[in-house]
Amino acid sequence: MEVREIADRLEEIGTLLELTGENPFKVRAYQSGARALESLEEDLDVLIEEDRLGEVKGIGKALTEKIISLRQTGKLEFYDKLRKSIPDGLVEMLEIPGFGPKKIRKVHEELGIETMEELKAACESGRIAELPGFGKKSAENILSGIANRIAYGKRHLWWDVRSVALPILEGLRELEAVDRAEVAGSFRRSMETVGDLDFIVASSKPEPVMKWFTGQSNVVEVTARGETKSSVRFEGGLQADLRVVPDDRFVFALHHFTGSKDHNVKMRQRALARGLSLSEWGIFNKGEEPESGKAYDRPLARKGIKEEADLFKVLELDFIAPEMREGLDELELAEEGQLPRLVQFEDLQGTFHNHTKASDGHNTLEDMARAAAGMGLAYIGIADHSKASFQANGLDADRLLEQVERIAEINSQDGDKARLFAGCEVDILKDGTLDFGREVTSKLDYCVISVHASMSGLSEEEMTSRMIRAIEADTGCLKILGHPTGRLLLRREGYAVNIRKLIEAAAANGVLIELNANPWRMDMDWRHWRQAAEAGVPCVITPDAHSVENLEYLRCGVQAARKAGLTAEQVFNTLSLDRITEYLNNAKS
Ligand code: DGT
Ligand code: CA
Ligand code: CA
Ligand code: ZN
Repeated sequence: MEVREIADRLEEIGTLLELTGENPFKVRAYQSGARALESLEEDLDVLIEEDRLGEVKGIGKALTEKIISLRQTGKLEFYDKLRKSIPDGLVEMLEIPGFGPKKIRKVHEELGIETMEELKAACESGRIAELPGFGKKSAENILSGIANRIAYGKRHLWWDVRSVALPILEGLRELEAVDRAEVAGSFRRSMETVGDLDFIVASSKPEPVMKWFTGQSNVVEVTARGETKSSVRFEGGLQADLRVVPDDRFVFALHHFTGSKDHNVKMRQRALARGLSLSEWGIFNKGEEPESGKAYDRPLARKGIKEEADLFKVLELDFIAPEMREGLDELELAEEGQLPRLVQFEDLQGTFHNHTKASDGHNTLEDMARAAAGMGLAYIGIADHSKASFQANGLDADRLLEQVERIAEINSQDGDKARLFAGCEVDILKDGTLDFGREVTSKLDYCVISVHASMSGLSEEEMTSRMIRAIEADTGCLKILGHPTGRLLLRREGYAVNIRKLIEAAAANGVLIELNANPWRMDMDWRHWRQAAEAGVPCVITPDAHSVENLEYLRCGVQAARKAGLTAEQVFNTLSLDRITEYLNNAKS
């Protein structure tokens, strides 16, 4: 287990113990253990190896063994037993805002309540209001908490969050009192889903900034309001934090709240090795850090840190793009000058995998070609569904070949349109054969091959060999493997498949892999692209557009490619129209 996960587990144990009525000292031991782990300044494995973990403040003898077990096996019998001893309903109730372990235990002990339904009924019947220490107001709060629990607790798609975040950023920057403003957190790191938004503002007049932020018309609740920090909730449950800091501390706050935690831990360790202490408050000589509360009265140990790049420079690192700050090997790469030059939206010359009215899209070939040109793209590949996807009005061979002719016709006209490539999103059938044989696909410029049906019930081995069979199929044209895991973020897990083997098979067969930039998909996931790049498999960023508006999804696809560390050279659709045409022709047989 990662250190952060171990800390979360200890925190959870503390909460569960509280739920069982365990004595407060024991509960606190787990909570401070979790905090000690989060701010650990040495390598956990070294501490374990040198038998010094028990010496860390906040981690006693009992915790040491549990941490070692979690680190080395990912398991802890004590936790498993504890969790099993508590009814699921009580654990679920922890998600209700303001309804903590002590209160949950009370309703459990006094009223025998074990499920969410029972809790709801007890609120409605007035039994909760009658409990000492509760009252009518608490019963109402619990009820609305139950109703909102799902919306508030959940994460949000990066793309949806973007449409909330960008106007706020613009609004903040327009304020007289604001010197600088940025979004930090997982949004800035381009995670595929975002828990909450984190805004950082440089200003010497926090009051009007707070007022504007909490007074926005789409705010449904102000959940916290302080002098320099406030939190709000929007419709749909998304929350946003705002922190206002002095301009000379902006870089430190921005870097800290961009995270990730793991990246921050590594940065702090690197600073310490240079006798410096790095935090959200600034950079100080070791031993001269401010106590929290009077954070800004200590002078910084280094002057002239105006931008994040300056901060990295002090630590003898190249600038690390936010997307790459996940605590993987980005510091090592930055130290050696080996960070990739990440692909940018402007590098894209065209795209593939788009639908039209012919299957389940909303626009015509001409609409799509014109919209692509409007975005500055030189070419756009069409890939309507094949006949097996009948629910999506998939095309049979006749309709598809008609479309190929129509595309040639449109391409022969001059004008305001991007060059169309004729493709098809050909279904991978249950046995791994393709929905169209070579006699049809060889008439295309390329095809996307995707799984759309028979996703459940197959073992990982079966799904993997099914897809490899399709990767090896003779289509007579270039193949692009479509949305390789079939996942829908926040809705359904991808099917079980061995990605490593798919990448190897793609490399061996000259097949490209898609980064499907539909915000629900983001498939293949950024975590697998380095392996694909090392195997020499190009990435194709596609919007899987079903309308002209959806072409914009390319933007989140580029963010995911950046997060994966991909350069323009590793992304197929950064090639010019001429080079792409040549490539597609060479792939024909
Ligand atoms: P999210 O909102 O769940 O999608 O993920 P983040 O990464 O935006 O996390 P969030 O909003 O809790 O905090 C923003 C950043 O602030 C996080 O990436 C790192 C930093 N941060 C927050 N809490 C801690 C902490 O307890 N320790 C450390 N080292 N960093 C923290
Ligand atoms: Ca966040
Ligand atoms: Ca936050
Ligand atoms: Zn598809």
